[in-house]
Amino acid sequence: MSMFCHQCQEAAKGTGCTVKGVCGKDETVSNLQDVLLYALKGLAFVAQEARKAGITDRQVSEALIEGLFATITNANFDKAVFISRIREAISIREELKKHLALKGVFLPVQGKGRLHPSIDFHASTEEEMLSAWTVASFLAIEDPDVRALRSLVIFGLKGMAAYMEHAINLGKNSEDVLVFMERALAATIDDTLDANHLTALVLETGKYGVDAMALLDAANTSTYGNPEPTTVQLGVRNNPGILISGHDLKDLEELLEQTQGTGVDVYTHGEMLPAHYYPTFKKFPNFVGNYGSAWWKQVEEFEAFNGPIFLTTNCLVPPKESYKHRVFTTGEAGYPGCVHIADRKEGGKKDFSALIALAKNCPAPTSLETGTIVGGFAHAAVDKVAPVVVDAVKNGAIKRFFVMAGCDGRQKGRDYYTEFAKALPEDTVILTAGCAKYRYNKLNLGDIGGIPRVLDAGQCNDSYSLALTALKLKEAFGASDVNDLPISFNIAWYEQKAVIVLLALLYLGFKNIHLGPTLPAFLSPNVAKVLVDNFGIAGIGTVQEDIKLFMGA
Ligand code: SF4
Ligand code: SF3
Repeated sequence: MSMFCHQCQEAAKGTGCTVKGVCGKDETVSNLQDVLLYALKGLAFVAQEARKAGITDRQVSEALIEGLFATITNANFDKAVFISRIREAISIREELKKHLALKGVFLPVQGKGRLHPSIDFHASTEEEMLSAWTVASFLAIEDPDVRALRSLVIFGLKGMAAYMEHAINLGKNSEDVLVFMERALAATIDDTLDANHLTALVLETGKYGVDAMALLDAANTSTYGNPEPTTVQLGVRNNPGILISGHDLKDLEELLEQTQGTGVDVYTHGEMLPAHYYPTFKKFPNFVGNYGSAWWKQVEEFEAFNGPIFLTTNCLVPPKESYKHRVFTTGEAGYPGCVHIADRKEGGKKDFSALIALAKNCPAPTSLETGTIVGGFAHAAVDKVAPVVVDAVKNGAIKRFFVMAGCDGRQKGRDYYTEFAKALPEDTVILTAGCAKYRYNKLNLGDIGGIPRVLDAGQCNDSYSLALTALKLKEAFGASDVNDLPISFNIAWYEQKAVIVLLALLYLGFKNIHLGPTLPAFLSPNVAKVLVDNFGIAGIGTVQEDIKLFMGA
């Protein structure tokens, strides 16, 4: 085996990618990502010890958040980034040790009481880093349940890191969440923690996942206003355009500012679609509409776009040579050979002049489709229509809500979600968020008394909004348990942000969540059983069987 990665839904053979990632990640990048995690665990452990001695360093949380985020599926394929992040983690860790030594604290790395080797791991060249892979790999954890539980925590932390980075970009932060991330990552190298401890840590990860998503929600809505019901154009204009994808709204804001008056239009792709729902972005006359669909269709859609494409985060599919020169990345996204837009300096902005200059020399986008889609049903918008919705449920016009949030992916089995949405009875409403929506958001499923049958709250992180909506309904119906409401969860997952969303929902008390199209490869049979027995987690079956089950028929 030359690599091992089991973090996403498309893990080869449902167990893990061992030669090359289905996502396109090669052995070197995959192994360097494992070694970076190893270095970050060591750093987190030492940072914990330093914290006990009253020493804190802002660089620690930056390194943890950025490093974890960069290892998310489809975020970064550039080995140089991981090499430099490993060096940085080691260097911050060694500085902390020096500060500790000045206070008379020496961590036992050898002999009796020896701590985990990741706190004393050194490597400066790529070869040295790769030679640490066997100890850094998830395969080095022998007990399958401990490996599964540590995986759940680590993948949850990756999703949390992504949401924290977006919030921090908008000036919102939470010391509590940062301290938890450090503690949880350090706990994944503590061999004294058994399956019971780790199960508790998994649930605690969900708690902080809720906090991180609430923080990001506050950051987004206080900066850009509350999302509102919006009709988004799917067609194109005749001007050259820039296509922006990923999840970072601050990047979009600065791109829109800098493209004003240049004659260059801006379109969204994938997870950037919900940006159209925010009042602030509606004010930009060149913010035209959404182009294409979910991330996995990008190879054809980016080709047809004709102009520059800007990836602010995952999901990036390795670009074809024919359009690679038009792909730009920023933040934690990266691909070797694609131009990376540098981070903003303190108080400054990112510089998009290279994208704008290239756009001006490109033809306008080729039309893929025409028409519109409607979205923008985040919690504040749903609050406004809550009385109508409650009445519709009481008078039987709405029988059941289906939360179908999460991710899309390229696996054939995901047709299930389109067929499921089509087959749902007409007195049901789909609550969605994340790129999972592209499986059914163009189906024209109609409305119930003016309430669209697909209510899109936004990006995957806006699944938080869906949880708030469910809790609001609980209040409106005076229910004592959210699981007594006519709401079913049929969630699709792909990458690690969906892991933190799932853990957050479990923490909030939602049960009987169906997760598909397949259960995570990183769950051991015992850990899967705990999720089934305690939370009613289930997979998916056939569309007809599942609808019968959900409708209680
Ligand atoms: Fe395989 Fe998914 Fe890991 Fe990529 S991220 S290597 S597809 S498990
Ligand atoms: Fe999609 Fe990658 Fe997860 Fe944000 S863009 S939901 S898969």
